[in-house]
Amino acid sequence: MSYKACLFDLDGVLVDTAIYHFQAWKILGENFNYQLSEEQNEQLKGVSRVESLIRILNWASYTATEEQKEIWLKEKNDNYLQLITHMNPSEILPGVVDFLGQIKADGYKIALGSASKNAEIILEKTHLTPWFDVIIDGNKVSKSKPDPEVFLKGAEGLGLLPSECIVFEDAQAGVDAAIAGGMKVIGIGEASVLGDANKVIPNFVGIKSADLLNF
Ligand code: B16
Ligand code: MG
Repeated sequence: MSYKACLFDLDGVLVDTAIYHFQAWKILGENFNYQLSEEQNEQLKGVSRVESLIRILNWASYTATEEQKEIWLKEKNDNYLQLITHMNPSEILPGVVDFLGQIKADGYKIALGSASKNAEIILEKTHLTPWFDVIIDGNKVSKSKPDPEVFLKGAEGLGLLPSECIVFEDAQAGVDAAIAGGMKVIGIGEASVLGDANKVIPNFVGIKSADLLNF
């Protein structure tokens, strides 16, 4: 199968913002005396902000009013924005820019498919914006991963069929979303976490545009 486009998740694929999300949620957890573990944070990757809060409150067995949840969602995002203030191109993950350059030169279209409502800020800070033909983020979808909406909108924006797109994802929810959308998916990370992906690679180091023909 030859593909016409690559759809990239943002957090954990192009940049490592997972660490900032983790810190921001840990700070928020102090409000209800809850300490989030790294294993739990893994389960929040690719999950929307509101769904993440619901999961954390469940783990903490804490019942919050809707008003309180709204306050905490804002507080978490304020914490997060504070933590990413100094993000810059040095935080792009290894091999990413080289791979983007190769696929662009070979004529592949490039789209973003991120659950984050802060995606455009992060792309600007890291100077990644110009690479993208289409950007679909958490502001443009109504259903979060594992629903395929974010990737289907990406394919649609590019004028392509799902079968012509290949997705790069670091989270189980995102792998499931790509599969549900009828797309091939390459996991970025560990096979023990991303076993349902068509192939798992640790990162983009040494990955060539020509490798897309073998995925
Ligand atoms: P925000 P991705 C996801 O981005 C993150 O993995 C997830 O941890 C986060 O909760 C979600 O974005 C929402 O982010 O609070 O910035 O809207 O991996 O889909 O690029
Ligand atoms: Mg991600």
